[in-house]
Amino acid sequence: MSPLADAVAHYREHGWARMPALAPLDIVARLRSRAEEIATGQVSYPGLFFQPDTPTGKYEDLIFGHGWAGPTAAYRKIEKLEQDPEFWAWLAGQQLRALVAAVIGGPVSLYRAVIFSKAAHTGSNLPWHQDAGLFWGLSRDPELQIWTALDDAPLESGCLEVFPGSHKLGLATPLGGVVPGPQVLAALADERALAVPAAAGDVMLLHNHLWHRSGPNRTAHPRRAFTVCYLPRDTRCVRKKRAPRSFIPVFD
Ligand SMILES: O=C(O)CCC(=O)C(=O)O
Repeated sequence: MSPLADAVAHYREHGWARMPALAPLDIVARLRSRAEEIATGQVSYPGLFFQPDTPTGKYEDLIFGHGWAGPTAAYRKIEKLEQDPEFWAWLAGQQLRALVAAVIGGPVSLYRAVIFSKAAHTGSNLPWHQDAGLFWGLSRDPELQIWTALDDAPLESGCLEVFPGSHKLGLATPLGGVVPGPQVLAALADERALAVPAAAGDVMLLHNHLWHRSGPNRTAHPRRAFTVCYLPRDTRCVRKKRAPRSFIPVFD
């Protein structure tokens, strides 16, 4: 089988797959610079969403809805990056098109384009979670996220950790998101955790129902990844509290 077919088969069976060095290093370097320019406010777009990290490293201490907190490397999450031409070129480019076509087919839209960042010697603990459920406000759960390492992400810098096969268990709660402690214990998730260290340029496929988590960054280097969630074009936003979102077409 080709590396792409291997990766897709692994993703279907285990809920995740790695495609080593799929992102060319010159592109990764440009995305890294752009990530810095955005975090320091040198480059800005309307509606960018910033979530500052917590100095305590505890997920429970995160302040949601805080937003832009000035120029700093210590943003845990930056969303709406599809507005940036460098990030758009990668998420809508040939390499990811082939992966998305093999998993979803087409046509395909974008749910989110996000940086997850752990600054040097910081970065909060992200608990076991799933990226789907009522909280996402969609007519059906998405199934594909593509995570691109912008920096090397060894275990010590808080690489991704997955619970292989957990995507087959469905949602832990109807709401989705963080998996409650009793379910983590019952599923022996901590014992079954698999760390998936990455080198800059590696690409991971993640099923949205896969339980995944990441720890703090204990190194002197930043650990950033760009993650994109794709949707079949006929997926609708069903949220009621605000006007429904429409999703930007990526691949036809
Ligand atoms: O990079 C991380 O630490 C978390 C990534 C994640 O949760 C995601 O891509 O959905």
